[in-house]
Amino acid sequence: MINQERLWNRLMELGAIGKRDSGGITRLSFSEEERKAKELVTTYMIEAGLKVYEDTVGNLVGRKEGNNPNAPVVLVGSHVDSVYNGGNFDGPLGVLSGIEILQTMNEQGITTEHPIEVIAFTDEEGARFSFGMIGSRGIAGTLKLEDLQNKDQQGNTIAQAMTDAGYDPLLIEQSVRSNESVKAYVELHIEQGKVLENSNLSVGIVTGIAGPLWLKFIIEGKAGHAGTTPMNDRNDALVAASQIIQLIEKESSKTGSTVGTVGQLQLFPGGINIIPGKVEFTLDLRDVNEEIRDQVENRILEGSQILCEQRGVGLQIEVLQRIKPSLCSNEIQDIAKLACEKTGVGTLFLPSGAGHDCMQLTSLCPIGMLFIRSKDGISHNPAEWSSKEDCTDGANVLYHTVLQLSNNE
Ligand code: HGY
Ligand code: MN
Ligand code: MN
Repeated sequence: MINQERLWNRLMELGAIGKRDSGGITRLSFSEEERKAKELVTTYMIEAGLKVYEDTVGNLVGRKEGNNPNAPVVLVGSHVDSVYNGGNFDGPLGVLSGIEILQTMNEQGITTEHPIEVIAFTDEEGARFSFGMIGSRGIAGTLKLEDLQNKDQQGNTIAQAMTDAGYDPLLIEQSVRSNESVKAYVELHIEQGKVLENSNLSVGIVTGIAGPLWLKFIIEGKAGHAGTTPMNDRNDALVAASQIIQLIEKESSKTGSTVGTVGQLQLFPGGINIIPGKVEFTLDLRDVNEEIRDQVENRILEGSQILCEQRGVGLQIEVLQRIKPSLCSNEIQDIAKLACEKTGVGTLFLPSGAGHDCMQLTSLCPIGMLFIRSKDGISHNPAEWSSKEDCTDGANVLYHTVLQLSNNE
């Protein structure tokens, strides 16, 4: 079985990089904090006896050779970038557990038929550029040069940030993997919800992943004097935005499976005594069923158009990213079920409300995902927490799952 203390100590050591006084972690892509995190993960990969390299989109890879070097590779991994003021386990659990299972195999003298690689994907969260899963898109061949024109809040493009970090955006195609070269991908992640906690289980097997749709609403009203403009003579962009946000909550709540969140909002010019002339805010809309998600999207857009016409303000909508929901491989789910039995943990199948890198790899290979319990279901928050024992259970199930996948024909 895996080395519980080594995995836990690495989780705590990595968690210190990018930690703020608030106790939250901010490790944005192509930042100094992320570079330090990747340097530390590189030392772990070397300690594990892996061949370490970075691809042209900045994915950090540790490779363990198999008996058959020509056999398609089994991939495991996750990410080390974080959201703003995030938690310690979202991403690092999957990367460090991937390293741990390979180090354990090497210590046990186990060589599988297929080679295995553990990957720390570049920018899964999309926190910095409002466009995520850059590394996994790069491997899947779906990352386009124009995607690298997405900007952060300081106006830096992804391309510029890549260049500043020593990568050449024009070489991103060299990271693309072929279907023949990859057998499967499995990711261990925290659940970020309460299903496992409510079921009193440490590990879960993911059946499908909700697809996140990210939109930007831009509302153009008319800035004006707060004291001299009568209430019936205003084009207040913020009041219009507030009605749309209420509409988002109402429409998202109707289906029972959809979730809608306004996470970012900026208003201009932002004076106490100025009627807001312009508001920009984001919508994160998700459902495991794409058709339902798109129906909710249409109802929100139609309602927003009517509200803005009534208020005499302009409305523009930008699509920041539209990711299809993904189904996990039944074969990998079956293998994971056996792995749970070998590990001695209960088995529960559940969907993922959160998005993950494996969604980008469905065109490349079958995907599988394992969850461990999240305390109070909290994530994207400094209070994010999973126990040492649950991390160990998850890593052991990952170990048996990957061992089986890497020895299967
Ligand atoms: O947004 C998500 O679902 C994931 O944390 N990137
Ligand atoms: Mn996350
Ligand atoms: Mn994550």
